[in-house]
Amino acid sequence: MSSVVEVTQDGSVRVLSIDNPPVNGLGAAVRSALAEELTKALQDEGVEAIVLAGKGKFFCAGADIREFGKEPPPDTPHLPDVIDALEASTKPVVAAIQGVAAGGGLELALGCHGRVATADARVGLPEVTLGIIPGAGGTQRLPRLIGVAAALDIIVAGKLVPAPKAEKLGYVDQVVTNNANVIDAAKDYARAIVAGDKPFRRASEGTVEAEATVFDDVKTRIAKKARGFEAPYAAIDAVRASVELPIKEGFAREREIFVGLVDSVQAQAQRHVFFAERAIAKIPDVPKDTPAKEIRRVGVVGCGTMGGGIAMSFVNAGFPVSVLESNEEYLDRGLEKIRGLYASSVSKGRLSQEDMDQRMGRLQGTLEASELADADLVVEAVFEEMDVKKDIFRRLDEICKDDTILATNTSTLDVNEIANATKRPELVIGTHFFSPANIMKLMENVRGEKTSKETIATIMKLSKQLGKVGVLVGVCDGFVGNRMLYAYRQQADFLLEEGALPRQVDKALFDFGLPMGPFAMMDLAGLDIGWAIRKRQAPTRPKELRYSPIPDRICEMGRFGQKTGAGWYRYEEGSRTPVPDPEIEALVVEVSKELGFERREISDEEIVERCMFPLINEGAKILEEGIALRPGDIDIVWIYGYGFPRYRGGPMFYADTVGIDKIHETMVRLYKEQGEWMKPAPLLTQLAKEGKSFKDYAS
Ligand code: 3H9
Repeated sequence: MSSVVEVTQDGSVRVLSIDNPPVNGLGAAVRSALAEELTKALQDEGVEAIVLAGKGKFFCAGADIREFGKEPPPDTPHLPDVIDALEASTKPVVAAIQGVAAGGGLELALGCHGRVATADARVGLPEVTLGIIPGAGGTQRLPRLIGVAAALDIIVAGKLVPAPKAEKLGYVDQVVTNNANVIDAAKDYARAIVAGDKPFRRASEGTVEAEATVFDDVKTRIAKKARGFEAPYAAIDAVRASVELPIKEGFAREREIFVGLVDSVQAQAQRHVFFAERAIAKIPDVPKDTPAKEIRRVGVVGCGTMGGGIAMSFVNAGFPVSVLESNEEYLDRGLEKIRGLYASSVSKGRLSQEDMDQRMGRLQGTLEASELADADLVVEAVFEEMDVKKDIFRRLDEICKDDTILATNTSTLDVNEIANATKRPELVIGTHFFSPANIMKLMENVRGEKTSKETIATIMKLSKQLGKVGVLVGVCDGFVGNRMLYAYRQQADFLLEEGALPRQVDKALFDFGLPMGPFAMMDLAGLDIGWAIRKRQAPTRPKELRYSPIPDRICEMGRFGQKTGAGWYRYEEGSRTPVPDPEIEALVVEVSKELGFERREISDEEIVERCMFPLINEGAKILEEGIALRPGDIDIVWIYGYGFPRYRGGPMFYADTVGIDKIHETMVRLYKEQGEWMKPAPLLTQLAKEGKSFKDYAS
């Protein structure tokens, strides 16, 4: 018996079970054990059929992603060869799928002659989410089993499909109920093939054809979502090969495309994101077994835009929620807005009326703070005013039961100061949701100096329960995301003074891969809040620091962004499309003149560097101050909070691809030109000097 493939026998059926925790990844050892055990089974006269299974929770999550991009390349046998041998077997092989069959795991199953799955199993080809394409026959076998259009849907979306749907489509042959033993069912299926009661079918022997337009149609459909990504388009080319080439040549074409992508920067970036997303849950001093409190009831203070969105997030995840407001008018308005959002989802067919009713049923509005007394967690989401927040926390501290966790949704204020207003600072934590909170996945969970490990463990777990991505950060102005955003935004303003226009800056950063540029983003968020903060900070702002007056001048014109129909751009009635406004462009030119700038041509490349490098520099400061645990945590904040292109891996991964040297050099120049706040982070200087990267720093 091989240690990574368990071999058992039931009559004439040999069962090969992959045993490679945690997810039965197809590393070199598993591949060679499978090949070896298959040969043995074929040679054994006592074996008439084979069942391929996976031990533990999952059938198989595919290739071992850690093997990609390594030198020397992975050992033989390669997965496509193992699968070809499996498919060529003269004895029927049936896959018994439970949990997940993903990527190479599904490709392995597609090489079998039958597939039996549990009803709750999920089966799909998520390779494009890793910047690659299925590389072990998936793009050739799946279209032959279910047709080109359906195969394209699955391969290009990269989503895992529930087994019952896969059965309808035709790439799972039989679904068994959860409790049934899927291996027994697979054995029966294998015996039925031997008896001639079920077909002995090899997927690669099937035929395939497609309308010529199907490929362009998919490209059009994914254009917006897949902007900038290479893999989905490469996957379409591979599926096209299944129609245009004989099977052997199709396999070769698939392999060629796969090999061309697997070491690409995009694939490296997306692998980094895959592991970074899993690393965020690992907090060195809060071990996995730290007890987490059970959260049964939730209170939310404030039913404005943020409070309402936060309440919806909890309600959507099944928590009963009480929302507290200070007066009836605000409460009614807030609840009405929530009802309206759900109703709109119902009218678009995204939510059933029954679901909406259940969700609204879990939501209760109140004007009485005492109603929050029994909550296990209260999230405060009122406006950003320290005294107001402290006052609320003092009251909550008195009203709530002793072990209620009190969380603040502040985006800038000192969580320690808020915590110290209570007698339970160990139960106080920041939960910084991003707007719209019911949709955006990021939560910056802000650890105060006295926050207990149990509170941290509870909130990190809760983020997952809410379907969010929780990143633990430390206390500082703006935490990780907004602190870095500030550096980026400032440079955008300075570029205007020096010669660029808002539309040019926005286009350069949109083309870089962000969902929108900084000026369109400000118009969306509203300009008035930043203006109020700047006015408050004005008396203490060091005079020697460069400061752009343009944003203030725009606010003075009463232009607060989309909500007033005008900001950096103007907006037609009822439209959210920014239209460049000659009035603003004239203002920009005028300010340049007033400040004595001779306007110059600014390239898109310079715009990207000027906005991105200071942002990365700030990220380096955040790392060395311990505000973020790892460069990957910062990347996750930017991907989920700000739409940073996943195929660039987040700002810190992107920095490594640009070269720390180059970024450091630019920062040294900006420091000379703009002064203290552009000072290169000591960590950046150190990495540049040592010829290292953020990846080296992380490991
Ligand atoms: C492929 O197959 C290419 C082929 O077409 C061609 C080849 C020639 N490899 O997500 P979790 C680790 S590409 C290595 O927290 P869950 C993961 O890092 C592959 N490691 O659990 C984590 O480690 P740690 C296509 C992997 O229950 C641990 O397992 N396949 C792999 O929430 C638990 O993972 C995919 O893209 C892997 N393939 O979700 C599927 N998968 O504990 C990728 C997981 O140290 N995997 N790990 O942090 C998944 O989607 C989810 O892991 C799965 C389980 C749904 C399976």
